[in-house]
Order: sequence, then C-alpha cells, then structure tokens
Amino acid sequence: MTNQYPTTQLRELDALHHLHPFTDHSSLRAGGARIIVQGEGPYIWDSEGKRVLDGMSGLWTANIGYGRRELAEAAHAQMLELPFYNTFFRTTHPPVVKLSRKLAEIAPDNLNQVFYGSSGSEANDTAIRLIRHYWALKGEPKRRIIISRRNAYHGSTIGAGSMGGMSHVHAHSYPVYDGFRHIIDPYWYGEAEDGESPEAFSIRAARALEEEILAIGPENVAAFAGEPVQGAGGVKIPPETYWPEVQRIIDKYGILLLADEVITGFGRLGTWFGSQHYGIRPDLITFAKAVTSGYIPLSGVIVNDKIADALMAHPEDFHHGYTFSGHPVACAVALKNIEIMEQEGLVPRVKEFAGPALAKMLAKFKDHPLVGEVRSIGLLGAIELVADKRTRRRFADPGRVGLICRDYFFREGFIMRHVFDTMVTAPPLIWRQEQFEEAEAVIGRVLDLTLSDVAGELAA
Ligand code: PXG
Repeated sequence: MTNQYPTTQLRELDALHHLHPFTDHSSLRAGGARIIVQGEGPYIWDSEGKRVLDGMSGLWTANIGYGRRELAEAAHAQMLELPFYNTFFRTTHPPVVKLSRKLAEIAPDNLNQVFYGSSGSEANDTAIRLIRHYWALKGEPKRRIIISRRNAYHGSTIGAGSMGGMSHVHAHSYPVYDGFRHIIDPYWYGEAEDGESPEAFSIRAARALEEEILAIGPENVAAFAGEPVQGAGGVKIPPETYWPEVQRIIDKYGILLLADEVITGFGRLGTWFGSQHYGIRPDLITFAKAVTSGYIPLSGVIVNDKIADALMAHPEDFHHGYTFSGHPVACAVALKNIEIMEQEGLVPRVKEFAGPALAKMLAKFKDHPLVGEVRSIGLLGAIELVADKRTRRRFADPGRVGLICRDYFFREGFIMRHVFDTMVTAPPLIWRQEQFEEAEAVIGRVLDLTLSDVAGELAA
C-alpha cells in the first residue's frame, strides 16, 4: 500500500483512532507518531523521506532484513493455493507439516513436536498450560508454580505477563495470576555487590532458584522459565557460569525448563537457538518474531519427547488452541525465511563475522565518559549510561538520559532502543562491515551529544 496521505494528516488520524502498545497516549497525542513507510535491507524510511539504519531489526525480529521478495512470493503462492484452513478436528496441511519437520531438525535434540500460535505471548500462554497439564497427566497436579525472573519479558497477555517479571506490566494486570514466583535476574552490572566477580554473582543468582524451590516445596514446583539472554529487560547477558548451575538445579529437583527464545531464536546468538549456545536442555522452547523475520505473525512452542509422550499416552483432548494455530501462509513464509538463512549461511556468519564485529564496534566506546559498560553476545548488544563510571552510579530519574540518547539516535539516522538508561541494539543478521561503520560513527556523535546535555550531572 503506497502512502497517499500527507504526514500531518496521517499523524492526526493515527492519534484519533489508533491505540498503540506500551504507550503514554497523552504524550503521543501531543507529539504525534513517527510514520515508517518503507524498508529495504538494513534500512527503513519515514514519511518525510528520512533513511534510518535499523539497529533493532524492527523489534528483535527482521533477522534477514527488509524487502526480501522471496518471502512475499512464498506468501502470494500460498494465498492462491490455500490461504487458510484450520488445524483442529484432525486436519493438517503441507506447509505446517513441512515447517514442523524443519523446526524439529534445527531445534535441540529431543524437541520434536510443535504447537503454534501467532505471537510470543500466545506461545508462552500455551507453554504455561502445557507445563501444568503435563504434571496433571503425570499424576502430580500440585505442581503448578512456575518460577521465572524479575525483569523477564514473556509477553503481555495476562498469563505471559504474570510469568514475566516486569512490575509495570503486573501493575496493569488487575491482578497478576497466581502461581508464579520471580527470582533475581543474572544482571551482573546492575545487581552485583561491590567486588563480586561475574562468576560468583552468577552462582548466587542461580542458587536463588534452589532457595525458591525449597521455600515453595519442590513438590509444588512445575518449571523454571527464562530467556537465555534477557532482551527487553536490557540485554542482560548471564556470565557463562549461570546456566550450567541453573540446569544442575533443574535436574536435581526434576522440574521442567522453559526457554523463552522469542528473541534468542533464529540465529541471534550464532546458533539456531540460544539454548544451543549455552548447552542447556529445555523441555519447551517458545519462539515467535524472527521465525518469519516478522513478515507475517507466527509463534509456537517446541516440546521434547517427554512432554509429547505424556500427551500421546492419554486418550483425551488437550483443551487449548487458536484459530490461526499453524496458519498456512505464515508457515510457508517461515519455511522460506529459514531456507534463506540456511542458503546464505546467516547463522554461522553471526559467530564468524557479525557478532565479533558488533563486539569490536561497541568496545570502542567503553572509555567514553558516559559509558559504564558495553557488552554483547552474538547480535545482542548494550551500552550502560551512568553518572559515575567508577562506582556505577546511575543518573537520577531512571530512563530520562536513555530517552534523550534514544531521540538523538533517531535524529542522527540510527535506531537503538533504551531500557531505562541502558541502550540496546539487535541488528539484523545481514549487516556488512559498512553498517557497523555507519553505526559506529552515529554512536560516537550521539554519545557526545547526550554528554553535552548531562555533563553537569557527571561525577567529577
Ligand atoms: N518473550 C520474549 C522474550 C519477548 O521478547 C515476547 C515473549 C512476547 O511476544 P509478542 O509477540 O507477544 O510481543 C517477547 C516480545 C521491547 C519489546 O520493547 C520486546 C518485545 C515486545 C515488545 C516490545 O523490547 N518482546
């Protein structure tokens, strides 16, 4: 659809008729929304013709970049052949069969069965039900509690929002569902005590799981849920000792592990799934976003044989599903997206080129007066903005400086998102050296511009 309205008119209509996600509508109405009209490769364009380098892959999503005709053609062909049919009532169709087979092939061993939805939130709601249903089928219906982490983002439905650990989401859940507990997140830069090494901190953070299991009573605990790397929480990369210790505790108490790979799936860490990078053995993986590079909504839960066998062993319905579970057009697009990633070697390329290039680029800013830490893993990166580098003291009014910085980024033609005062990036897997250089030049300028606004607040 080409843009036929002038920018001011679109803005006005948007403010009158469109409620945006996670948005302060009073300030949106006053200022108006930014209008994005086109995307090609690593770039997007706004309605005033401004070209912007998208350092967030849309929203941790457009892993193969914008404008790939093959995905549009796959959707077009599938729409003509079979635009929709449901997968209820013992029905299936070729795209969902082929995609399920493909996902079983690229997922960790023993994860061979897929249940589909259209968003990460739906996938996590499905996972919550599957986990509790599994224990009921196993004759342990008391095992209901799912332990996750503070600042985790698992989605915005009441189920996924309750499993997530964001207090502002809980505040608008009216109320949060019962049956979830939240432990410390493995965020060394923000949570470690003075002098505590990343390794020691990560063992402490992992042991919080064991303490919680014992406090609740292991016979009541169903599962632990976590993003291999917390994304929306601020690209919190656990030290390498964290996940092995979590896995040890999970095995010790025999609870299930749900890896929420909505961000870490489909190549972001240089492996198909983040679980493969960390060597963890999830019983369930939820995925969404980059399974189609965002060209069309699709999500799902991949479960291991243990969970699938429990379902197969009981001759009764699992009463759960969505009209669009396994939508044929979405599955056809996902298959083409995965095929492109395979043909172009985009996943190993993250390990061999793009991940190291991001790390090298970010490292150039670690001595900047505003920067407390830079960190990255694969194509997830973060820059901590602090008032005092030495003591890690933050600025007053968290998020204020991050917002200043974010706005400068857009003005200078590059998208980085702010999580309070942590600037985060998740570039698409297709970036070449020239995009890393372009990003580096903008980051340098933007950090200096932000510094000039807040210089008076910095420690001497
Ligand atoms: N799990 C994870 C790990 C996510 O990052 C979801 C589940 C939910 O997916 P849906 O498709 O229901 O949105 C997400 C979504 C942000 C931001 O500001 C991140 C997400 C969504 C919206 C904003 O970083 N992640």
